[in-house]
Amino acid sequence: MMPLSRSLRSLLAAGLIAAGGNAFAQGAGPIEVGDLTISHAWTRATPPGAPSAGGYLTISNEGSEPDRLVSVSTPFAEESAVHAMSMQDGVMRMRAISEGLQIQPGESVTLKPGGDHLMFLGLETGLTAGEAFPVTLTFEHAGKVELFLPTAEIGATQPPAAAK
Ligand SMILES: [Cu+2]
Repeated sequence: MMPLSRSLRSLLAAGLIAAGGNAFAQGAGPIEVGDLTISHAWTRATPPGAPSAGGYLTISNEGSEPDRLVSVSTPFAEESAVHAMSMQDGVMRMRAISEGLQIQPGESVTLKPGGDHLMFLGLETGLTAGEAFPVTLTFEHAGKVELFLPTAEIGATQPPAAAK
């Protein structure tokens, strides 16, 4: 079977995936959805056999009402979630933010390595640097948006150049 990102890319090239009413971009941000702007979306390559990967991005709310990222999904993992990091007994731990990630009006939230992040569990395919992988974000008010996460090297702490 072809790597997922490659088969999606050929479908995109063939025009078989339509943008519909949603913003849709391949590593070409920032992306606007409702009052929100999503920028610097990216992920990191995974070592062979890795069970999970993180995703990172910045969400800015230019509206006058709070919004919430309520769900994340992707075809490359069995399960996706938003994880918060916190220090417990001197150890960094992560937990799923089941109530959704709040973005207050006039504020920006950045998910980054070592901080809150998107979590992809049960990877169907390894993530390769230089490729881009699709995710769908669902916001309480702004609705659904599909975007691609350009992939940096294993362990990178900064977005790849392709992340805008
Ligand atoms: Cu996590």
